[in-house]
Amino acid sequence: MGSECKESGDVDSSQQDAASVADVSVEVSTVDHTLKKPCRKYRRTRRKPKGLSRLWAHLLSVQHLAVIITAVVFVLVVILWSVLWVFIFRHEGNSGVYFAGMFRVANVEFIPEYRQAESHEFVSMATKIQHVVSGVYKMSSVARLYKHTIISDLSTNNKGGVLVHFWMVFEVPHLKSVAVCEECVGIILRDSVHTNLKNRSSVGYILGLPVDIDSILVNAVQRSDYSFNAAGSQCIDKLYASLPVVKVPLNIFSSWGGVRCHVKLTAMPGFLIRLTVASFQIEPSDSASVCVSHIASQPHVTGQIYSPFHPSLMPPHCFCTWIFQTPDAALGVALLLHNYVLKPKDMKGCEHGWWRVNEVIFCGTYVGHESVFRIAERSAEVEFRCTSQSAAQPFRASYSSYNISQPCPENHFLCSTGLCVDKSRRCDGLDDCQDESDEVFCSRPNKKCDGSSPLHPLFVCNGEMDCANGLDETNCTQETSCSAVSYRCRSGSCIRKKNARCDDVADCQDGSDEHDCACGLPVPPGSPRIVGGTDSEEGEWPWQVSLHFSGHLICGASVVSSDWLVSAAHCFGKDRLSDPRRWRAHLGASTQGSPGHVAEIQRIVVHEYYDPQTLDYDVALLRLKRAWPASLGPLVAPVCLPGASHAVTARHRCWVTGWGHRSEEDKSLPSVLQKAQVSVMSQTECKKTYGPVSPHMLCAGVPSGERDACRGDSGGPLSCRAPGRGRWFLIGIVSWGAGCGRPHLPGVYARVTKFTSWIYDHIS
Ligand code: 4AZ
Repeated sequence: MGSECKESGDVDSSQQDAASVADVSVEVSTVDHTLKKPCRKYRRTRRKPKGLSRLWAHLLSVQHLAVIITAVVFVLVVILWSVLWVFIFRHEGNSGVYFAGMFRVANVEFIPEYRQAESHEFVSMATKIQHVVSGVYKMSSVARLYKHTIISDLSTNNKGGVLVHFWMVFEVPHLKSVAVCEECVGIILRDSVHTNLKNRSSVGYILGLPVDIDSILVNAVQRSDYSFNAAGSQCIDKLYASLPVVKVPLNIFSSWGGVRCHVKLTAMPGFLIRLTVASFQIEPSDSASVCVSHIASQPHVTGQIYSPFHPSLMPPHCFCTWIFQTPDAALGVALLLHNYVLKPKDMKGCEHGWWRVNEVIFCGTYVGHESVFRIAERSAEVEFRCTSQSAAQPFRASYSSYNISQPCPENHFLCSTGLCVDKSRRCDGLDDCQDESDEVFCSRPNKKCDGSSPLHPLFVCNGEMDCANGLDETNCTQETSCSAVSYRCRSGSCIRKKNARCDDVADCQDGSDEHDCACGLPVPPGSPRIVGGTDSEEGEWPWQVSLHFSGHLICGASVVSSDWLVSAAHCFGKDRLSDPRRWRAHLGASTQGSPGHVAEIQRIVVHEYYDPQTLDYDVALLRLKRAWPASLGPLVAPVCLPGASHAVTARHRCWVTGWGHRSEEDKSLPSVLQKAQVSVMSQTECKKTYGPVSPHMLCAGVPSGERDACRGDSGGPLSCRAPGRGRWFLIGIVSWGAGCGRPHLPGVYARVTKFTSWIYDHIS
């Protein structure tokens, strides 16, 4: 364009110098496509050149001004957009993910100075540990998301060394939030210790720091927990009870003004802390916790909703509303509930939360597994009210949109729990759906012993010769992927042998399957009223306990360690019955009235998901005030706890023992411990009899009903012996049944293999 104008000028060289500035004005003016006019102007300029002031005047002509303003506005919009993107959208796209955790540094002596976070010793130790932890995460797969770690405390316990308490922060784009799950973050630290384990011990050195792999604990927390407690908060208090019996005052109101705070109470190693609450300030009930949020769910975008004050307990009164909207009418809203299920409300009230989902009422119940609740509508208003009489367990749910016409991915089966499992898992004998809905209407598994196809998982390495050619019991110590049918060694690897625990053969490479095996051996070994039972001999069931409340025999229990008993939750369900001070445990008895030992109870732990209506999770632990004396030796001994994979196949004969009634009509209790042999039934048969039997229950009995447990036997053991005159394992806990000793109405027991890890979590 400029060339056109140049062509039209006949100028000398001196003019050309001055014209180089004027050229600029020409180029700008041609933007409006009026070429002739500017060129005419150019000629005029040449005739009467007036320097820079003339140029400015020219620039500021109306047309030019419009162009300049447009350009300036354009530049401003670009700058503003970039700023918005950086400060708003980028921040919206990322969110902080927070964890609190702990691990033990072994071989380091705890010194009192570590109690003061300001001390030189604390700062130096914390800096070193922080450096090591950051090093681990900065080298990991989540390095780009890792922000920082804060060492908040150093403490100690009976194991020695120093316990390190930390907070960890990640900044995660929404789409990557799964990469920093609680388990994933824990595994990174564990893996790094694991690769440096020394001499078969649990201690591994990372950058010279001896970390105990078994002590690593990582919990996801909320941002508020972190900001109230870690990020330079004033709202932290530490109290140290340095002298036994001397009280340390804890005044909740002195410094905090009512916000949520964190108090760390510490006592000397070997001492327990007693917290005495002198008074409660009861608030009026209209101070209910209220939460409301609007959530626009986009495809593939997930987020979390929490019960009020999560992860703390829920208050008795609360009210929450979440409004969900999906971007497409074909998409509904799916809530993945982590330890909770929603069921349509029946005639009874809701005890664990009342829900209204688009005008339909549901009740919540706690469970030990995940469930998915789907709302087949584009928009959903979900209302939740706390309904417990006292504080209740928290819940957490992840939300996402889902395809209403196809809730599960292709080749997946939709469980009654809402979970989707691979179709190949239908009828594989394993409870993949968590409610056994993938194991109903299954034909009896056939044994294909010719090696032409894989054997049904139930037959593989269960300790019984199911195939005449022994194919099912070969290569059983071979490592395999971990699942409900493989035995998990302490090292974390899994083997095919289901009943590897305490079978007197070291099957795991680390030998851990034979650790802590002083259990399940009766005296005298081997020889063997309840309904249809016979008298037991002294020392035949040394784990059998009778539990007496205010002097009356109420329930049975089993010894599982020197200071823990396992019993049924329903023995302690009612208010008065939950007071440990009124219970006595009689150990080492075969005849009532002459126990080897009477133990006081320090604590009763009822399973947190125990449901008194359905008797689901009917298990409780009792901690003795003092360990039973070792001198009771052969008359008192623990029963073995089965590994989670332990298989007791249907028709396996086990023994139920107790001092309960010998028939429904019985008016008096037997004085000699009764024993009766009963057969374990398949879950399918059990459900045919009783209908909704949960996966945490098992049935055992005889078709005639003549041998059974009855009132007073509850909480007592169903003991099964490993094949080949092996040890005795606690497979069931007497729970319920339709009457006692009725034909085709077996006894129902809590299924101990489902509680193995819960029990170990509490007793070890
Ligand atoms: C009970 O009431 C009880 N027949 C225990 C077991 C059975 C029935 C009742 C099983 O403790």
